[in-house]
Amino acid sequence: MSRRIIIDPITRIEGHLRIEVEVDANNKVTDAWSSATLWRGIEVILKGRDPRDAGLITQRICGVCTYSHYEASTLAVENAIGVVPPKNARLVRNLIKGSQFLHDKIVHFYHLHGLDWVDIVSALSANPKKAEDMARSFSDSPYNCSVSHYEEVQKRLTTFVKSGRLGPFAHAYWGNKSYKFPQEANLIIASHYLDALEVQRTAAQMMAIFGGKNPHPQTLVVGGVTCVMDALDAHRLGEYLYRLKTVKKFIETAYLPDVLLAARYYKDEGAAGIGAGVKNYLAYGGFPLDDDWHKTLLPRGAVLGANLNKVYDIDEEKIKEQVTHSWYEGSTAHPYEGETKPDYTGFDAQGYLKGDEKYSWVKAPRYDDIPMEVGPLARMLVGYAQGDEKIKPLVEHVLNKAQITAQALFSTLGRTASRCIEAKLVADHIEGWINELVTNIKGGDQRTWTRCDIPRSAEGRGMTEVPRGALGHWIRIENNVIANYQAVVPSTWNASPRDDKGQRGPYEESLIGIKMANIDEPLEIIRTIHSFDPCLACAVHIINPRSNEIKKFRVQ
Ligand code: NFE
Ligand code: MG
Repeated sequence: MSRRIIIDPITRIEGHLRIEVEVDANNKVTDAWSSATLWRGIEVILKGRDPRDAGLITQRICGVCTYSHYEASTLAVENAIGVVPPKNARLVRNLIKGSQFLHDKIVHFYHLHGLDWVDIVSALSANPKKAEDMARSFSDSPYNCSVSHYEEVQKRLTTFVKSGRLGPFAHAYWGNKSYKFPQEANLIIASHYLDALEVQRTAAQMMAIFGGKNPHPQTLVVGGVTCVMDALDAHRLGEYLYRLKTVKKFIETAYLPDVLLAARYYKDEGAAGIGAGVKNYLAYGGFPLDDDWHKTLLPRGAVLGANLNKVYDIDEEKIKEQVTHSWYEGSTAHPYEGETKPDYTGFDAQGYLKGDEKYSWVKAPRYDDIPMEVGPLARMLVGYAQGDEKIKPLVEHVLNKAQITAQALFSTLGRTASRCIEAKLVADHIEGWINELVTNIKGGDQRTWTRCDIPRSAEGRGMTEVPRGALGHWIRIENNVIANYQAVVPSTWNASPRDDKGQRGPYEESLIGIKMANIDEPLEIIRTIHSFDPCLACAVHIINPRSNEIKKFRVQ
């Protein structure tokens, strides 16, 4: 007999996500539906506005990846005008985005995803000496590692538990059989969970140095950046560099070893491909490395059907959004022609999603009619398959250390490990961008902006990579103002519902075949969904022009 399970809302994400699954008599998932249940957004209110304002408005799509939309929007307008910003602007943008990547990944692994892997209650009874030995076997100089520190962490956690006010640790599935770490590993990662609260602040400060503030930085303009004085100020560069060192050390001596621990104890799940999903991967490329902006640190290309022997070039015409199963009117369209007209049809009589009809506020982007996963796993796989000289050795290094094969990357574990590999990749390159900036300025080039005027009519797109994956903004300008604007966001790709052909989206497909240890504790489902780092605020970014209130929720 099959049974329907609803998880709504999924917590420790941004935005509102509902997952429904059908499980068989063996607690195995046989079908799944992903639904964004709250409607919000931006695309509609951009119409009629000055294209130069689009960046500041679109970054309000999200409170997490604010810079992502700011950048994509600025790139879209620059593409429409045909302007390429100067070298200093390219480097400063890489520095702002680099800090965003580091911040985002640390927060995700520890604070949003960590408790899907780590049993905090088990950490309380770990032996601190054994934990120290274990940490030293995974890193030459493990972060904040000593018996006395681990004892202190246990004391803090115990006080917390005894107080009964568990905060972020409340309502969890402690003791569930799907937690695989020994007590000592739980203690190590729990201690880094607390350390990461401090380190993420340092990473956030990095963004503010060139962004002006964080979240919602202020220093990008169409044609370049405005933070001229900061780029010329050795003190500001030093402030940034100092923080980078702290964050990089944490990535190398806490985050990476902790992911290796996960690979050790959750190895079987990786090998079995648990949580793999659609196995098609898409990346647009990000972090431009040359002054033509063509060569990028994060790769561009597509891998299809988990075949690492071939990487496809991207044909942008093949990117289309479908709405058969989304609460919108209209038909399949390329983003230049895309519309956002709501058509809410609600739930069925039993209160379930109407899985055969419309059931989500997220549209269904498809590439050549194929559902694609985007994000760190997609980027690392495309880079690995391309034989990228920066990415391939790093992926191989981690695979060797973890004693897993490249095939194990097609899994929830692989998705989580890829995010860490990418954090290391970006952290390794930031200092080079600072040096390039200093050398360029010392050489006499102080330009940070290229003059440009808004044409009467034009169209352009900004395609880049942001923490959760490939991000594209498409703009059409008529009479010097925005005539149409469409954002196709990473979480739109990953959280998408079924399409015209009934093909499931990446979240949905990743859940098929997952077996739960305890039907009343959907830990395995949450772990896999969290591995994508969902942001439904980004994924559903349209707005009702008459009223923002669609539904009221009372959370008990
Ligand atoms: Ni709201 Fe975002 C990122 C974008 S999500 S977090 O990263 O764009 O899909
Ligand atoms: Mg959109």
